[in-house]
Amino acid sequence: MSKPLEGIKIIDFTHVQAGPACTQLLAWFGADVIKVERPGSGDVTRTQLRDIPDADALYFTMLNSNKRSLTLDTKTQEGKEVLEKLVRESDVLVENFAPGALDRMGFTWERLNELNPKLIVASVKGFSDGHHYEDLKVYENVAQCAGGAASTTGFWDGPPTVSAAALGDSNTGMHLAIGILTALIGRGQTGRGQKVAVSMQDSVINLCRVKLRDQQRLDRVGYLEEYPQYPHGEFSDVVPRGGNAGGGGQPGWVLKCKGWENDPNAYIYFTIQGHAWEPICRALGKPEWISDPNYATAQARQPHIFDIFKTIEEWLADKTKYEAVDILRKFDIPCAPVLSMKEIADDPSLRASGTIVEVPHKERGSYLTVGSPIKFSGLKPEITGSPLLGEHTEEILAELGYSKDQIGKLHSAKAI
Ligand code: CAO
Repeated sequence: MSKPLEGIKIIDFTHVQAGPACTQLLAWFGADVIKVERPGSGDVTRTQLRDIPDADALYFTMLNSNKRSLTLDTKTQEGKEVLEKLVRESDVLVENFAPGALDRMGFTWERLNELNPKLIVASVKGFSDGHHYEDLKVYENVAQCAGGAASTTGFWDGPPTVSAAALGDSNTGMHLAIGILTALIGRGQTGRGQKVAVSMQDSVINLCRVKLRDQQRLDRVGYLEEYPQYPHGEFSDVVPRGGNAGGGGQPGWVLKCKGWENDPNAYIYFTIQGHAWEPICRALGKPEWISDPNYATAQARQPHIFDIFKTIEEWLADKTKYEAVDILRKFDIPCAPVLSMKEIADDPSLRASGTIVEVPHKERGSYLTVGSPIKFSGLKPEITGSPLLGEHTEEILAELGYSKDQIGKLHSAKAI
């Protein structure tokens, strides 16, 4: 099966998570992604949080599948020359170094554009160009705090809380991938490359859109009716942390199921969608609530919402999370079990769909990773293991026209 991005050559100058997540996605869809790494050490994640001595860590293998690895010291004159050759032959260069690092290496946008006017140069930074924090180095949780996610996540009586979901890293990488694909289509129209820049702060803010919605509602009316603070608690002038409340117009909460005393994940998420109220009452054995004016409308229910959740928990007390969902799905109630990573790893549906895949690796044997969350009718992304450090150096240099002798000289100069 041919892949849509086949023929697109990408210089992958990325490290850690935000950049690698972007280029990995493009590699799944057929791009030739050449990961350029410092000789001897490579991407720092190769050695971070290792679970097998001397083998690439899962942090690396799970973000760098389907790529080739080229070791190159781009601070040596010989290394710079190799990179220049590669730039002339590539479609995209992706990087997520600290601000200014690429310029210090001698590869400014102007220089790259001069070497190859068709090249798309895509960057992740912590903050956008011109921002008063533009010089900062940024990791995941820094971005979640600067992007409004932390101030609005967690419980009202606890501190700002970060999410386990990589809103700052992988999410930014996904934004960058959209930018690159857009620039590739743009290049088809103009024949020219361009700079594509995504900041981690902006990408988090983009996902916190509904919280900016809430800030404006709060400014106007002084309360937020879907938050647990309404109607009994106090609102200040900033969007509060709402615990597990549903963020849209449908109230919801995480509710205990059978076994919660010993299993930290024996819970379901339960959503009270307006049209499902009647079936919910029937399922709970509370038919009198259907016409009770204190419960009949969403507005009437809001002051009693935690009493309602308590009643639902009493109903759930003798049901496992799976049994509960199997009953509630028949009533068209939006709900799901709270799944642990262990349950996700073993889930047969996720295995069958290719979302959780086991891939071979030269050092590790095999490992589990997350496959493409995007499903196509005409493409089935095949996930391959991540490359060893420098595994493809000679192959890539030969493709660039280097002879064995010249490759030997690059070795002697410690450029590869
Ligand atoms: N050959 C020679 N030098 C290389 C090289 C290569 N192949 N690859 C990288 N380098 C050099 C860089 O040029 C840089 O050198 P200078 O500091 O002398 O200019 C140096 O290695 C280190 O790069 P860095 O500053 O990007 O790395 P760091 O570990 O200090 O910082 C990070 C890491 C992530 C904080 C920083 O890169 C950053 O803020 N990136 C932008 C935001 C981002 O993507 N963060 C998400 C990371 S995922 O959690």
